[in-house]
Amino acid sequence: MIKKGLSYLLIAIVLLSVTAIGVSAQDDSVYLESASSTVNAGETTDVAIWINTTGFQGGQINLTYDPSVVNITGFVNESDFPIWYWNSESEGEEWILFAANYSPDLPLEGEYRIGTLTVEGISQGTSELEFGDNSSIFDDHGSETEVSWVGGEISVDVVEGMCGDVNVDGKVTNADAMKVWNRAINENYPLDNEWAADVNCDGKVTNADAMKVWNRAINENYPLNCCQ
Ligand SMILES: [Ca+2]
Ligand SMILES: [Ca+2]
Repeated sequence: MIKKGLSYLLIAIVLLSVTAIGVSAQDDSVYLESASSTVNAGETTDVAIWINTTGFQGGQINLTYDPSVVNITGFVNESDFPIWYWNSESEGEEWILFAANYSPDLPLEGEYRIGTLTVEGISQGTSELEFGDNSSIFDDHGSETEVSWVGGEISVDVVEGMCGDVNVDGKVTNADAMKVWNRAINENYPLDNEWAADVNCDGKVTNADAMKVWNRAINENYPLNCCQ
């Protein structure tokens, strides 16, 4: 029973997790940094693109990914790079041009955030976020400068089940409320979906959860919170 419960919990922690994306600056590189390592499936997470090098004004970024797993739905540049262009027309790749305005401060040196991508989880799986061969960084004379390109990967899991639906029939009814009630008074009472029972997100299943599931059964707008 405990094993079964754990497996349901693992399924429930459903999430889009961003892994293996660097968070520390590396010299002479363009790299990715994720704002959060997990986000609910169907939702989005931010992935920032950073550059840390010397003698540059701008560049061209070609980022590739598996479009069946993730989609990139947005890009916002930073004010350091007011000249920019984002093209998302090709499936599974993004093109970004960015450049600093011409000024006596050029060429730039140091660590700058180029911009931030919005990454949406589409379906279960793992996608690389890779910089394509056409990615390049330019100095203020238009000559290409050498940098290393450090990508990452994103894993997407699919959430199964519904908060409050402890018998997994696809709806929240009085039957669920009764089962949550039984579970509240008997910790060994079996539930088909363990995580769906703690609907007030306090880490335990009590009569308070049963009452909330009951309220939801009679009012579809009554809010439940399974910590997701
Ligand atoms: Ca149900
Ligand atoms: Ca609870």
